[in-house]
Amino acid sequence: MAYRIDLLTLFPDLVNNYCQFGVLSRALREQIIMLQCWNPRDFTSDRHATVDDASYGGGPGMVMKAEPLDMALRAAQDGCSDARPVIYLSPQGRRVDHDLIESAAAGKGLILLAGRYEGIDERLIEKRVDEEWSIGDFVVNGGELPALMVVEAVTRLLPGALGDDESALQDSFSAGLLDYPHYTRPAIYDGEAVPKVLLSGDHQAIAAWRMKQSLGRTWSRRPDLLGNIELSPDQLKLLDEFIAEAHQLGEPS
Ligand code: 9D3
Repeated sequence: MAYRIDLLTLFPDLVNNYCQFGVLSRALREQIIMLQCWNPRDFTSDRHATVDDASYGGGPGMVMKAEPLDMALRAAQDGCSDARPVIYLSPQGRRVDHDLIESAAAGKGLILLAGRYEGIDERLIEKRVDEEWSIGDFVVNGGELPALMVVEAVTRLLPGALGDDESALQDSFSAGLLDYPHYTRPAIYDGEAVPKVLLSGDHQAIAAWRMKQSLGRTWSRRPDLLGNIELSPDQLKLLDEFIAEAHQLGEPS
């Protein structure tokens, strides 16, 4: 069965347009995922199709009304008996990371709620939302981009969604390490050569160099990630070499 995603949004065209490209378009075509947008505006009954209103208590900014969202949510859940969590993308949510995406991909699907304006009426969250997720400590103008990021990140993990050369297995975050540097032709660009080992044809030496770069970059740029993983004796040796070489280059930490 396809992984089923329902997305509540005031901007279904934005979402559907993005999904016409890349991994999502292929996953939709091959029915690895099903994606349906629901516009709360279609679940209003007043002349102006009102989806937002002023904030009780005053202050700037509008709040998304509970009823249109509630009805859109019921429509999304109607006729699908599979248990799927309702996720509200919000700056107040749990930070999304690889583990969260992996657990989402292990389920049957998601119901995503993308907010606009200052957010949605708290009572709707209390009654109908299972989890709130944030993509990071910075502000964007609505939940659509965050929702699309979740959709794409989950889809890449589903069986068959990626081609053979783009396998998610060796991805930086599934290994818990940052990626190594990449190079392509020409061999010399603006006076800078590609690291010699990559032209050597020695696959073992290349794999060791790449692992060393991954470890070294993680150590220097994201030391927090090293706390989450157990390094093998070989990896510890490579990292020690990287650190020794970094010191020789005159940048002890
Ligand atoms: C600028 C308005 N802010 C209060 C002074 C609150 C605010 C409301 C609504 C900030 C952002 C948003 C819209 N953001 C999202 O819907 C959102 C989001 C984000 O902004 N950052 C990180 N993750 C997410 S998930 C959804």
